[in-house]
Amino acid sequence: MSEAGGRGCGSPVPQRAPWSLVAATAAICLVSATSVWTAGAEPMSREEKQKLGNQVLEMFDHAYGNYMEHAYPADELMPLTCRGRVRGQEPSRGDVDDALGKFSLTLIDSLDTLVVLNKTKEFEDAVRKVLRDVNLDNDVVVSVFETNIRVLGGLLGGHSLAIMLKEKGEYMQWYNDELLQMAKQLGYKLLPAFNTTSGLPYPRINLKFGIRKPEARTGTETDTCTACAGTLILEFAALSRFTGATIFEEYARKALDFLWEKRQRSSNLVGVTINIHTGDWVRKDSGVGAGIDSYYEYLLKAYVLLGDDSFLERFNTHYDAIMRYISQPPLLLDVHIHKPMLNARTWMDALLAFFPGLQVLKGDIRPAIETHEMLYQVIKKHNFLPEAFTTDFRVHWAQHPLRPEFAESTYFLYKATGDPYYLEVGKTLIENLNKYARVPCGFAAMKDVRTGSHEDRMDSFFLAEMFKYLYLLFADKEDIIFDIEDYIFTTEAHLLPLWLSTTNQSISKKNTTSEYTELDDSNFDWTCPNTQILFPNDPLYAQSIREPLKNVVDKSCPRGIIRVEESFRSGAKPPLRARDFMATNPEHLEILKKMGAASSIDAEDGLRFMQEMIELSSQQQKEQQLPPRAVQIVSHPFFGRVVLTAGPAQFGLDLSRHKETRGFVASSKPYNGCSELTNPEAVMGKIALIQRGQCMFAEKARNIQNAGAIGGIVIDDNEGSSSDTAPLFQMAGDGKDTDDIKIPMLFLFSKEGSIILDAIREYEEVEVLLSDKAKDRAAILKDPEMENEEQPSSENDSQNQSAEQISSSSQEVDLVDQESSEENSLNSHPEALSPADMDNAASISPSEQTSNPTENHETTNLNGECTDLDNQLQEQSETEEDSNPNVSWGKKVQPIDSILADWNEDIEAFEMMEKDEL
Ligand code: DMJ
Repeated sequence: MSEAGGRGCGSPVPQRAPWSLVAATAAICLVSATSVWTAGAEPMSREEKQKLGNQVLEMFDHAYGNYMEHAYPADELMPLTCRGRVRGQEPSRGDVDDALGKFSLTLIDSLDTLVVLNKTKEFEDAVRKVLRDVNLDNDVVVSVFETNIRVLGGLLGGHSLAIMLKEKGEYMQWYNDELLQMAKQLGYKLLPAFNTTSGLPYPRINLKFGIRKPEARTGTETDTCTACAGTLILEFAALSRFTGATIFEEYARKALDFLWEKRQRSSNLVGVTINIHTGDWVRKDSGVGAGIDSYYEYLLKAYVLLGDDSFLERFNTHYDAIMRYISQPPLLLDVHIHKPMLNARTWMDALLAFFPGLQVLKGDIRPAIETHEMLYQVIKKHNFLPEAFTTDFRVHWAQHPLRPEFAESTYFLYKATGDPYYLEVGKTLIENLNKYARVPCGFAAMKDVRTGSHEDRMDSFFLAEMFKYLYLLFADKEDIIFDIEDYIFTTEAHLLPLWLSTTNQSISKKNTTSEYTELDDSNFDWTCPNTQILFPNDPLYAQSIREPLKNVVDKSCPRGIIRVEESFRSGAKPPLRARDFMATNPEHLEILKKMGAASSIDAEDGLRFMQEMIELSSQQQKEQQLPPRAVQIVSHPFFGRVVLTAGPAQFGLDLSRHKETRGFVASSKPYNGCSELTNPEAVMGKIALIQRGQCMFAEKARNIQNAGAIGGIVIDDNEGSSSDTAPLFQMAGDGKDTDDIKIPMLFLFSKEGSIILDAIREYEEVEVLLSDKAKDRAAILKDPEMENEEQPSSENDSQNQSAEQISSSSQEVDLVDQESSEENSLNSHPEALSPADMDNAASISPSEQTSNPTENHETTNLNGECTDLDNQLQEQSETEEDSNPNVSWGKKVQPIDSILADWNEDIEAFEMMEKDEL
């Protein structure tokens, strides 16, 4: 703890506070509460905390050990196939791959985690490996943002802790700033990206050729995300201050200055995407999650690290806007920057889970507790936070790449409140990771939280962040070999020392940000509530905030976009909602005609209506699809730990309605299953493997059923196809009656299929479970059928086997009928329909069903009860108008052309949002 520890947190920080006070202020509030907790949730014993801390260490070893053993020097581990992910050698996953620069990403991202976890010896080894093996000059195009936060941040975090250790006198005595030299080399490689008139960086750069064309193969982009341009200052300023080379901090400041200039002046919000040449907003939706998140984070943290008041001023201005428009407790919903009372989405993305942590740093604890609690309930429902979920808490995007944001917020909330409830939350996170994501060769991202299926992916941030926050959550001061309060976490959880603020300060003096104004006390209004006062007086404070939200997720009612109504309805006839619209109803048509013509109320109705229409249609499209299914390998040595994501069939046994089907697998002959099987004895009572192509899926199903199979798995014949890169689809019937098909049929892409085929080659007997949701692996181990199986004595024992066990191989499997295969083109697969072509699917999993649209006039109050929305509107309209003086809904009249232009703009924005990935 720094020397400013005695300063009280309750009062506003004095004007122009020196950085040390401010940084310490945040830290004081975070640490002090942990010792004052006296009531509320049961305290956790020191032994239990230690046990959980040890569990985190063991999990880290499992992840890091497998990466080092089976993937290094590749950038990332592919935990299902137990090998390294080398860019160019795997099918491209699009933008996600831009993090991979052939620079041993995971090793660099893990450096300072090793020290936090007390693995000093391993850290020393890892640094030596980085210095020996890592090449930063590869001819590869990488994301400037990802390279900055993960690689530059990783090198600087490593350097920060290396010099700390060296000073302690035991480890790293040989260290001579080598990591810093690498960081500087990388910094110079990133600088050409800033060669724009705006000073905003290009989103990508070629590590070898910069943006010089044509060799660079980049430098033609026009847009970047706000977070991409606004998340550089911590690393770049640290690099400048460590080295004395001022240029890095100058460039990062210039980019931030430009973003600030471009904020939407009436709402003080920023959009998600900006044109790097013109500064125009390309996407005008605004939230605190994907695309913007760390821009806000870096404004506040730049103030903490650099002590520059202008960053706090900006942060507070944005924060005020966020709390005014985006925060709809406990939700955080995207809005339009120029129409901030209008929600831009009916769903939230998982990246916003970092925001409660940032609110803690800001000192605004109440909304942090509320949002965190809501997120925790979503997690309890799905085991992980899906990439996106709707306002009524249904899954919108089902993946979960083991993101650390929620653990981060949990850690900060625990530090702020000392409430042991947050330790229990951390314990649940650990349990879920071990139960559902742990595979023999590391931890695998969830492909679909609904089915529990895996993706062959373990991102580097899992090691950089998740284990750090989880370990720190349970650690006492003496469990860490240095004082964590002397450092600030970057967005990738890399540690930068606070003393940098007083080193090489000339840069900030020379290049102060534009429009600097003296701060008055209002800038500190919400900064750092005094936890000494808050919690000793009311140790149940945090609990009392959570209590009303207890059932907010379970009892939630379908919720539409209600903000517009809240703002300007005053007893008039309720507006026409998209879900109620009937093209045959003349009254509805009349209302539609009026929209946009008479008044701005009608115009806003129209805009909302269009927005709802678009969302409704995309939602309906989604709901017409059958959700994916799971193929879980349950036999030795997998024991249910590998779950493959599988496409459903529109015929045969519906796994969402029936118990799962379990059986050993056998390949059919002929392998394409297009004629009567010649090996019925081999597939009898088993799950038949069949190759895709040559005939309809239904025909294959009938042939294996006739041979006595109890289920079938169709494996894609398109070699290398994978659910990582191709969208899953449903297997359609043959246009005839398929009621005769009684067995379940699932589809696997070639990569997932070859995991089973490789397992057969290795173990001969491979048993799988076909289901709509993976079975708890503990239940599989308890299954009497498994009792005689050899079971792993510990995860560690089993991990070493795994590499050979499931390593993928390019060799052909010797059990195929070598059919000719012109089937790689889509045309040879008449049976496959894209989801959009599907008829209404017969079943939608119960958890995902939409309620009757006529029930939708409901929303959820904080007690979790459903109340009539229309009754609330009158009250809400009054308070909304009061609290939003900038917005005068219903007062201005907009000409029809501009309304139509707006509509088009919004429709385009929505379409783009739908296409965008996180
Ligand atoms: C991390 O790489 C960083 O936290 C980044 O700011 C956004 N999120 C990913 C992990 O989810």
